[in-house]
Amino acid sequence: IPDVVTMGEAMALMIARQPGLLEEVSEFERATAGAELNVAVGLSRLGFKVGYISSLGQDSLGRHLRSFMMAEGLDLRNLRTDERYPTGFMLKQMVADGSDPQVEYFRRGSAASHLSLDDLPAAGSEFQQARLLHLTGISPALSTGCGELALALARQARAEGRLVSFDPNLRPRLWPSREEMIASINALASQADVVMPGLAEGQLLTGCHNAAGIADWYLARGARHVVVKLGPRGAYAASADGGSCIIPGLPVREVVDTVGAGDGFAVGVISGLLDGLPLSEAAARGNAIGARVVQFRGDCEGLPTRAQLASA
Ligand code: KDG
Repeated sequence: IPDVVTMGEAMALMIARQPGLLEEVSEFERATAGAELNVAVGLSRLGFKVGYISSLGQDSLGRHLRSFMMAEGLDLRNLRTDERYPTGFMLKQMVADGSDPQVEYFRRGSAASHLSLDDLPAAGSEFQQARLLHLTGISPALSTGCGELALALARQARAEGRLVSFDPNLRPRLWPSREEMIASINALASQADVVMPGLAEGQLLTGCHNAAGIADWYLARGARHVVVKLGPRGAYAASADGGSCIIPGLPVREVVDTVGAGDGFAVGVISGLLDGLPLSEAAARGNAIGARVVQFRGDCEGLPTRAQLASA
């Protein structure tokens, strides 16, 4: 039985080897992307058994992703190959100053965007018994089917008393409108026990200005824990039992690439909670992993093993 199950779109990632506009770069390095995949890989490196639900195209990008996932030790029983659609991919810029890089998606109509309720693991199967289900707001942005699958997984886990963690991961360009994005993401967030928005995301989703207001908004909608990410300033954590605290961020020598930091943070919080740590310590681990991830170019290169985490 996996400890954690997650679902989402895995993409091939081409990272520019030179700074500048993507249209002017001639060399790219191959890597992998996908917010939930990054979280799956991070948890697996920390020793958890992780099941990943997704669909890949029958192409070289899909085959590369599948062998990467196998090498990372993920449970791929619910990873399909669908010969009808391609594997999604994205390009990422190299930046020299630590700012967020430009990314470009080639994912519309991808195999993963065709996930649907048909991909729900069979009732009573091992994937239905994992301790924790992790979801993000990217799934409902991909298609109605993906959103329905995410919501059904969340409802099922919730009904059976298994933990659900959720990272809103706002991707406005994948949504037809802001209103739809806010409504769909909050519907999913309302099924979660642990909600982990960034400050700007939380402000947009709840209309509250500060981290405490955002946390209270999700606690009032059924969350047990809310951790608001404050970037280099760390995180604000609050629980339904009334406790709250600020966990300061860690200094980073050089920010190489910010993408994937939020996924690293989620790995810290989720692994900490599964290890039985109090929320403040789980969030501190989230800060530590997020700070490590930004020092690497790839989205998941910086995700540590237990030994690397201990020496971080
Ligand atoms: O969180 C990191 C992700 O942004 C990246 O790996 C790609 O899933 C991705 C997305 O939709 O942006």
